[in-house]
Amino acid sequence: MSVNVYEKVWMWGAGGLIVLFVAAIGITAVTQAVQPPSHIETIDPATLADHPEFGDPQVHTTADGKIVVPVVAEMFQFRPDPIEVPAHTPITFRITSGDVVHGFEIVGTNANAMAIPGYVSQFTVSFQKAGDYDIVCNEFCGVMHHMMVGTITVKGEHP
Ligand SMILES: [Cu+2]
Repeated sequence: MSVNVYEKVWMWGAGGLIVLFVAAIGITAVTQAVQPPSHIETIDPATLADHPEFGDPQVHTTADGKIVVPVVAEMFQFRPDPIEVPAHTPITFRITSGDVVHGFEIVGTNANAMAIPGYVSQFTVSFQKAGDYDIVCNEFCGVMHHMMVGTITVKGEHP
C-alpha cells in the first residue's frame, strides 16, 4: 500500500503530538508531585449543627498560634460572614458544606476550594493587602446561587 507523502507527514505529526502530550503528563506527575491528596478529612454533614468546630464557626487562634477559619457553606450563605483576619499572616481556611456542593472562591486571589458535604477542604493563604474581599460560590447550587456571596475583611496597614 502506498501512502501519500503529505499523509505520512500528518500521521507522524499527530503521532508525535500524542507522544508529547503523554510525556508532558508523565513528566509533570513525577517532577511536580502531582498526585491525589494523601489525607482526606471526613465529617458528618447531618450533625454539623452540633459539631464543636463547625456548629458555630468562628475565626480562632490555635494553641500553637495558627489562625484558623472554619467555614460552613450552605444554601445560600457562608458562615461566618463577614470573616475578619489580619494581613501578612498565614490563615488556614477549613471549609465544609451542610447541604450540596458549593464553591469557596476569594475574588482577586488564587484561593479557591470546593465545599463538599461530608468532607473538609483546607488551604492556607496570606493576604498581602488589607481591605474587603468578596467570597463567591462558583459551583451552581440552586436558585439563589448567584446571591451566594460573603466578605473577608483583612485588617492591617494599607500599602
Ligand atoms: Cu452556589
